[in-house]
Amino acid sequence: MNQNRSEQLFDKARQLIPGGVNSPVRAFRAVGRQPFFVERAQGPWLFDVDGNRYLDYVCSWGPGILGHAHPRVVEAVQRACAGGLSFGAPTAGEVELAERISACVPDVEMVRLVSSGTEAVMSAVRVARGYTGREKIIKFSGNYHGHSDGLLVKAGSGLMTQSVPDSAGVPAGYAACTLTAVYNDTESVRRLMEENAGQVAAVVVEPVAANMGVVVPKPGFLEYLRQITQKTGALLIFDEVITGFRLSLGGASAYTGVHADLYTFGKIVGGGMPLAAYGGRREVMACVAPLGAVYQAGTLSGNPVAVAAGIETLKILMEDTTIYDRLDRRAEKLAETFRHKGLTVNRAGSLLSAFFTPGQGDREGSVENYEEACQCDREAFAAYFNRMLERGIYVAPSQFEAMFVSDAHEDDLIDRTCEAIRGAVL
Ligand code: HOZ
Repeated sequence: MNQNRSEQLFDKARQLIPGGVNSPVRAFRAVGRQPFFVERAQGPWLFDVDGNRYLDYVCSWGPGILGHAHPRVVEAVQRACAGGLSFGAPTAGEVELAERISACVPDVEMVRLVSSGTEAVMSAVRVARGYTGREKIIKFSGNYHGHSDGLLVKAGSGLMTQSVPDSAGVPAGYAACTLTAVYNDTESVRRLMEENAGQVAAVVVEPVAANMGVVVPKPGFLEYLRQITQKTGALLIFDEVITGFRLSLGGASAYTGVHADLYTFGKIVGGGMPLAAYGGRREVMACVAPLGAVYQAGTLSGNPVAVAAGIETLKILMEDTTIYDRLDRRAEKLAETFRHKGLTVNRAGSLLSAFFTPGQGDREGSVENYEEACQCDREAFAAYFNRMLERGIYVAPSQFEAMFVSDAHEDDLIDRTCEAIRGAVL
């Protein structure tokens, strides 16, 4: 049988890499097919090794807010590369990136650069524990905070795609310190706080959840988290790995008006390179070594090439804040089209999900938490995914990931996508 290049590569990859991929969702298992292998990407387009072109709404799972290979970002990276790939020593670029993050999100008075979102949230949780002297944390089922041991409890994203709430290999002792509440359910938080009085170091939350599909906070939910953490002496951590610099230049605090003690960023902040960050109130961040007793370090932290990509991306977003209005308008057009087809749509800015809920299109079909997301018809989603791909449009290969709109998705491409949706949602 004649195999195309992607199929050949996947066969070989499966011999060498678990599942043939370096991150599970990329294996396309939830949509019943094999993945294509990417050769290159430009603007809104992905090109595979077999010469196919796809309009890309995955955008590298979030970083690509400007589209792929933005000329200014590429040039900044090339310039940085020519000056050396890694020093393991301070650079002026790190200071500039810290300054820009803090200018966009003023709650971030001090910030530490790391290499991945997983590392950022893991470190922020450690800071919260160090600062409060408490061990337990509260997270929400269906929220994903990376793959560190203590946070892989009722996690969303790839775990939901595989229908496993918890990962094997996490010691019970770690998981025991992680309490799980229900997203959008203040009573579940109140109860946990009461049962664990004086023991909770932090509540960690995706201020707009994007790893069980997109789930927006109900009015009052984040406000309640702010109040109860303040009242009980716990810290509030906004995991903005996805939402940071996406919902708005100021991320979720600017978008929702609720302020956290600590924030974590990834994806956009690194402009497509492996860079992430955590930061917050000066007094809290003063716990981090060498200032304080909470240890966290990394050879590639603040890597000069990644920093250059991050700076240039933030520069572009800071220069032209009309980007966010454009993204919002375009994402709403997609959302409208899905709604007309009877799907349940959750949207916050340029993040959206169309859910194949059992009671499509009516109140019953709302998705406000993990349980409701789990009710979705995965087969219907898979069929839709495949029909979109046949039409040259690549959406996330899982019901439980977001659709990302970028500034490279110009109006005519959005129209073309709406047309494809009309044909692909039966
Ligand atoms: N957990 C990531 C999506 N939310 C996976 C990203 C990837 O596979 O690259």
